[in-house]
Amino acid sequence: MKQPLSSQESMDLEAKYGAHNYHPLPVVLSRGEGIYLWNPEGKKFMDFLAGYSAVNQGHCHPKIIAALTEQAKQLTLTSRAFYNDKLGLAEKYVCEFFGYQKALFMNSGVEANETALKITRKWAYDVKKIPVNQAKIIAVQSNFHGRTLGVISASTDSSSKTGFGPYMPGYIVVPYDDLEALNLALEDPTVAGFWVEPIQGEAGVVVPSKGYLKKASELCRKNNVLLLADEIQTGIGRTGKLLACEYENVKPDILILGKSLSGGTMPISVVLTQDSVMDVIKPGSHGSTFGGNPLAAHVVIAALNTVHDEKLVENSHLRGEQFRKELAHLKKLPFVKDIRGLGLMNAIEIENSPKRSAWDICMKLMEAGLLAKPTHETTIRLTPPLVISEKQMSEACSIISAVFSS
Ligand code: IF1
Repeated sequence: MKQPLSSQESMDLEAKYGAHNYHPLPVVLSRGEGIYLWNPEGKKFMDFLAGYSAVNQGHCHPKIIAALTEQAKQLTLTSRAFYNDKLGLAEKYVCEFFGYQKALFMNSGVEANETALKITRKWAYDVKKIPVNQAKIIAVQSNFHGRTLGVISASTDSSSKTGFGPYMPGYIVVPYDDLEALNLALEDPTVAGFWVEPIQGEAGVVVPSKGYLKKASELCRKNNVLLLADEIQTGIGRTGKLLACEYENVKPDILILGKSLSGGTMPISVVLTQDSVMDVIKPGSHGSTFGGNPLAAHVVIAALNTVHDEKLVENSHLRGEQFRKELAHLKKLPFVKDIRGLGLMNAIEIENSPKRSAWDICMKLMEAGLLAKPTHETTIRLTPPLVISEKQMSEACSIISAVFSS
């Protein structure tokens, strides 16, 4: 049996043979269980990134792995050229779980966003009767919805966008959390959709003002514009509610999910909406080789079942309260600007200073056995799996306090 790779060997191979499209923290992981990760040398870490909220159920959750392995031995892919005996069950399950009438399964989160954009444009022409190829979609500044050309065309973040032009037309970009700007943009009769994250993840866990999303959804309804909510990161319990939209009692016309739909085992995403919207998609007008495969279909039921059975939404709320309470004292530190978030979607923002960056702090946290990732130079995102216990959260808060206070 070949000796497993050391951390250094793994990093060297990636440096030599892999695209350098990331700048990872210098840590190599070889095993995961619950909130814990281990490197090849056996060092144990608490995972406070959780795959950018793709591992809400914890690493290698036994129930999800059982579903994955049992289906993997039976049938993994038929393509949609034929039916399979798992997709219909999964479509029914997710529609009932989230309260929608129709589901369209894709793979990555960005594909689900692209799918939602295509549905919105098709709805514009077939239902709202906007002149063909004139439909516009409103996006917000500092959005993050993925990295395809169609999606980055709406981005205002140069690192995601610069150098990849020409871009797809048809977007109006307005400031986030600004109802006046949104109202003005909605006056354009060719607007078909308003596309937004209920809380902006990559922008640094930006929570909009109370009432923003509710008012925005009312303005959309008034103008016969679809509300598209990208809950790929905020959904499935991350913010202490099943969906972040619930904080405002908002039911988006189109709900976009990904990441923890599979508990971090494989790429699964889905677009949920009502019949009247989804019916604009006719046979052969959209699809993907792996979209709705029986393996993903079987896994998604186990992954969402786990969220329900283990009351992960409630735990996310309780552990989030505990996190913000136990770390509130850090706000007294001169270089800590803010500690914010909802449920287990939190971030610590520090002053911009050459003396210490968010990266430096994440390196210190790593040495102390806790993995987190900075977003931009001054914000540290802290998003552990939702299975974290009260005791583990206390332990994590002591590590974070010790690093920030040292
Ligand atoms: C990266 C963070 C970035 C997302 C929302 C769609 C997608 C994402 C709200 C696309 C993906 C990931 C992608 C990964 C880092 C991470 C991320 F916000 F989560 F931290 F980039 F902004 N909507 N977010 O957060 O889903 O196609 O990746 O499955 O690209 O660096 P995907």
